[in-house]
Amino acid sequence: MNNARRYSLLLLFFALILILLPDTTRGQSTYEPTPENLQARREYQDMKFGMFIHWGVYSVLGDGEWVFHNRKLTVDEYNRLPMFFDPEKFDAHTWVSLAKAAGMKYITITSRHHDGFAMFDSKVSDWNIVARTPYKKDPLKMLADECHKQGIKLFFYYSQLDWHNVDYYPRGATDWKNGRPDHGDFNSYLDNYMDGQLTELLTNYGPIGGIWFDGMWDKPNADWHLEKTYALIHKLQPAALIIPNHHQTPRPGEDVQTFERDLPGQNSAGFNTTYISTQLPLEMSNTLNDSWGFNIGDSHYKSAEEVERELVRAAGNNSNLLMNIGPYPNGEIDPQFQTRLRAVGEWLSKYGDSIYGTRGGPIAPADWGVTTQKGNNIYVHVLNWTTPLLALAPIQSKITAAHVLADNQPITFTQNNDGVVLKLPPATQNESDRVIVLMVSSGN
Ligand code: JFZ
Repeated sequence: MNNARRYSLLLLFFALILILLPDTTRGQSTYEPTPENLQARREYQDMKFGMFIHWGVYSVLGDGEWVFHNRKLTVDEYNRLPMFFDPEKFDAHTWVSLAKAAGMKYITITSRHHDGFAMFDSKVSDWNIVARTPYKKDPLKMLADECHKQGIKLFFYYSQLDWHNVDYYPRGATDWKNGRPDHGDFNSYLDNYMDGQLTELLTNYGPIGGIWFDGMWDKPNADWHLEKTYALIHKLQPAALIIPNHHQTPRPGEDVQTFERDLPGQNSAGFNTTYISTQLPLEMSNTLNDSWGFNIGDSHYKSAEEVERELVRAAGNNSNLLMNIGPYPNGEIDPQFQTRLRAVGEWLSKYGDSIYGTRGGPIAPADWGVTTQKGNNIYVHVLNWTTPLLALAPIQSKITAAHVLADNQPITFTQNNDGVVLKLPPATQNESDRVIVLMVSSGN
């Protein structure tokens, strides 16, 4: 058999291998979301507003969740931190009740951040809160029970990046010499350690909303066994949503596209993709001050109005908003966070109809504001407009009536093929959002 013939057969063989072999960096190639997963996605989009919680042994140092890395500590030095973590003031009822009072419908908490420390009772490793802290209890168990009791969905943030585990090897972009040996078994880290803990999180805490992954950006070209891990999650809890914060285009097997510190498609943070999925629910995450984990020096709090406007702009971009707090190491929540969250909850008790259960409206987001829609209602959120008349792009549906959401005051409007013009009521003092309801006839 001549070389050319042997070479073409080899090429054919490789091509077949490539076609047949699942490309594990591509995610769960044959993923068909189950009906309950699609239902969970719709419910997720209806929820619109969630509480992000960054809490861990790093909170003890009050210098954010990257303190292990930022202070270039060694593993031996960091290993002492858990003995100082004893959150005697932690009360799951208080945390879940605050989320509800804020109008938040789900909670996403750090079950494990980049320091690899499990904030739950893990049999996979004793680098966890029950084995290594004087607290010896599992706060995620208490939180899961309380969330189920109060009808709040619970999601687990889970870091794929691990600065502590020796088998997180080869190290990644954030590596520093912290005392770990220069060898390790990454496949075992993924298949035994990570998948082992994900199995615990999706088995021992009842129905879970999903897993919020983070950290792949540390080794973007590594084979993270996504095919296997995503299939495991969808097998254990088909309705659980996989939400990867990898800042890249969504892969098969993923259920939500999340953007960090940016509205979908924007990239002021510098690491977000500008690709916006038209298939998947969208979410943006941000924090109530400038830190994710508790940072004693960060008093740069956003105002309640700023949070309301960010929630509205997210909804107008067909996206959820996941707003973060970093609780104190003793388990209490900063009163500054509480005041603002309760004020947002007040606002939502009045304006919630124009947010919950909506999708992005028929008119593209703009500087003046955004639109959301639900059933025969289109909500025009006037966020930045000072003159009485507001001219909008044409919309398909025929407007039958218009009124101010806050006080039902009728609004005069004109509608033709060139667009819609609304005669707006004057803005009231520190009003974060002037909402006009356009009722449209369902026919067309
Ligand atoms: C990541 C985490 O590192 C951070 O601690 C927090 O959990 C946040 C929600 O997500 O933040 C990142 C991740 C990657 C980059 C920047 C912030 N990056 O690649 O520049």
